[in-house]
Amino acid sequence: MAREVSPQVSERALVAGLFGAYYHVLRLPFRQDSPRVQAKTRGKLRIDYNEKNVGYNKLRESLLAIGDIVEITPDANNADTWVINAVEKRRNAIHRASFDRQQCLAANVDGVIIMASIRSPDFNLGFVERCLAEIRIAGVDVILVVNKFDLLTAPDKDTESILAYHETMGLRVFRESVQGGLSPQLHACLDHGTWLLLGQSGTGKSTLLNRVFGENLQTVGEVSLINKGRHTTTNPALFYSPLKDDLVLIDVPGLREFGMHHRDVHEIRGGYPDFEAYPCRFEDCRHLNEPGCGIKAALAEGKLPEFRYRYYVAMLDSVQENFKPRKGDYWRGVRK
Ligand SMILES: Nc1nc2c(ncn2[C@@H]2O[C@H](COP(=O)(O)OP(=O)(O)O)[C@@H](O)[C@H]2O)c(=O)[nH]1
Ligand SMILES: [Mg+2]
Ligand SMILES: [Zn+2]
Repeated sequence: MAREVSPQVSERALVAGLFGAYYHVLRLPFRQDSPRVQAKTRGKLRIDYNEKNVGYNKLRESLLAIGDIVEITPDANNADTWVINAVEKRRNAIHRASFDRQQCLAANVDGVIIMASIRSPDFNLGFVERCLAEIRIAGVDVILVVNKFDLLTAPDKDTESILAYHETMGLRVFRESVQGGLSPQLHACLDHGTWLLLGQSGTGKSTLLNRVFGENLQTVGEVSLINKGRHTTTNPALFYSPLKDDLVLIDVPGLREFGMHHRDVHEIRGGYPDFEAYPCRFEDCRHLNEPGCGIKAALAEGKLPEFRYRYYVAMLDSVQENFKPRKGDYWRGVRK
């Protein structure tokens, strides 16, 4: 008769920080005073989230991301360390590309906060447009915070018309001066959930974190800037506070570029839900030189703002070198 084997103790945990070969994980169910433990992968990881990879030059990417839910067991050889055996399927994931790499900035989030500033630094429309496209491709809820309105001496009509367009399309936009405190509307919006904070340096992300969490700010993660020639890696960090029970914010310190060349043309088109109101003769129309293009017509009639199209084309340009047509694409063989 077989000897009874005692089942190995395994627990679920949340990946909260990346430290080289190690991860910091918080055991679930997540409590704001949960101790963080050190964990590492060993052997072959059972991965459940495998995304489709249909022959594109998929850019290299690290295995786990902040927000991943993993299964851990104690390390028999090391009392301080746990072993990560498996990863649960991701509900969603936000990626960006930087040079020849793609990075998952966070997985399993409830929403993304795009943080921009109206001045100092000036409103960076390209950055916002690329973030918006990625977030919509990923199917995640999003808000846009435009900070530092206190620095504005006169209305900024150009930026306002851009914000107004996005608001008409359903985006929630918050005009803020977070240094002096959050507006009641933004405060109410950031009441609970796990949010990824995306914005360039200097827009006020750390200030927002401090205003939201106060003195009880807890951090897991570190800024690790590895400068190997042109490569700069910046790791996201997770923030929470014992006083704010259901709220987690994930910051990406030092985020400078938000490349979209990990995506392909099909996906980029999915990042433009507002284009769907203007059908084209060809269902697969890229809106470049194709005949009967509804987007070109909408632009000519002033129904679509020029800036939406300008950044769309720039995004397509950035993916062209990675893009290999799929079997059956009608433009297969068409020269660039
Ligand atoms: N005038 C103004 N300055 C702000 C505001 N929020 C942040 N700042 C300043 O902008 C600079 C960058 O802020 P920080 O929170 O570090 O930005 P981060 O790089 O996105 O984390 C700091 O000097 C802040 O004091 C604001 O609402 N108004
Ligand atoms: Mg910061
Ligand atoms: Zn078209």
